[in-house]
Amino acid sequence: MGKLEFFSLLNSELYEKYNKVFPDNELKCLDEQYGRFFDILRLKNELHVLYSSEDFKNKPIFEIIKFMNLNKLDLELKEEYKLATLIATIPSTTASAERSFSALKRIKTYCRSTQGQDRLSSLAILSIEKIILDDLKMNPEFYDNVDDAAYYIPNFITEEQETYIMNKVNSVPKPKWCQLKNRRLQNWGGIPHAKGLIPEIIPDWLKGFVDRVDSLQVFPRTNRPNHVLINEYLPGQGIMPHLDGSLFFPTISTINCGSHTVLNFYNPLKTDIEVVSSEKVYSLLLQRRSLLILKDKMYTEYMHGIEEVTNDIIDHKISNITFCGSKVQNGIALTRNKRISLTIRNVPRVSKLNLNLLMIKK
Ligand SMILES: O=C(O)CCC(=O)C(=O)O
Repeated sequence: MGKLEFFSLLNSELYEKYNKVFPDNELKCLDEQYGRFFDILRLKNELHVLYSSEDFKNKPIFEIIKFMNLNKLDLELKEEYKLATLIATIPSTTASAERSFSALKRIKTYCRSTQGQDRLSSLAILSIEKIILDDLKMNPEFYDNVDDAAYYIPNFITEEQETYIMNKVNSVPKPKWCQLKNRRLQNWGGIPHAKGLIPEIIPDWLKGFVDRVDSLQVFPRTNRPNHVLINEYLPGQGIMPHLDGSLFFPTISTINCGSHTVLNFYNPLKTDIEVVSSEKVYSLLLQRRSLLILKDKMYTEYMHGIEEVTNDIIDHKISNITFCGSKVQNGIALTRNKRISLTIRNVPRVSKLNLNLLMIKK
């Protein structure tokens, strides 16, 4: 039996046959090669479901993965999902492996020899999957989806800048802090209000970071960032699922300092009048020194929140795990420390009054 015989377990042309006679030999082959990664008995049950289901009929493997993701079956049929991703990512011919290496030769050249692993992997995927990318570019929905996106940039600031921010935040006079039940915060740039933000000058130590985010041009030139909310969370503190509301332009950028956290996204379940409950749909791991940007529907439709825990267990719901470095793997626990977040936003409605001028006049 060939080592890759188990590929045929997800060959849609054989499902009808397998529904009558289960492919025990192919499953055995998988068990021999990759048994330690699978719960084989559970996989067998899940495959029975697949072979008898109309939903999977004639679906090639990448369609199966897409279908499972869309219908949140990756949890229900988790062994099968694992198998599908395994088969989809093994280079099954030497040609596909060779293609990857020849792409690598073009991307990691003598002139670009210092680029990090994350950037290299992302560029390699874009280059190897160029045909898919070109197809996507022809589809206007590609751009729409990107617009509703979350962008995660690891190591946006350096360790020195992180220490600088934390020292500055800690040294502001006590009255600048607003103590809430489970965290404390500082407002910079003024207090957002339905009648309009009374603007206040953002101090230079903070303005530099606002300008850096602004230079990414994720905010339109008519709605440049003019407000920073600083939150401080001790281990075990968090924030309830919420929407940020209409006082702000629907783009959030957050610089994370001192500790990682896990930001969860929830689908609000609404009646005509109110939100009655919510369902967690996915999560992002925000590492120290990273920048997160949320736009449009990610701002207006999904609630976000942080659980009040001291440890975060990394699991398949962390959508940005591939951008978090090789140490961050499924199943590990990360211990939280004190976290300072800088939420940099735009308040569109600005009053003509100026808080700094009022204070000088007094
Ligand atoms: O600290 C964070 O990253 C989230 C803050 C937040 O959601 C808020 O202040 O509304």
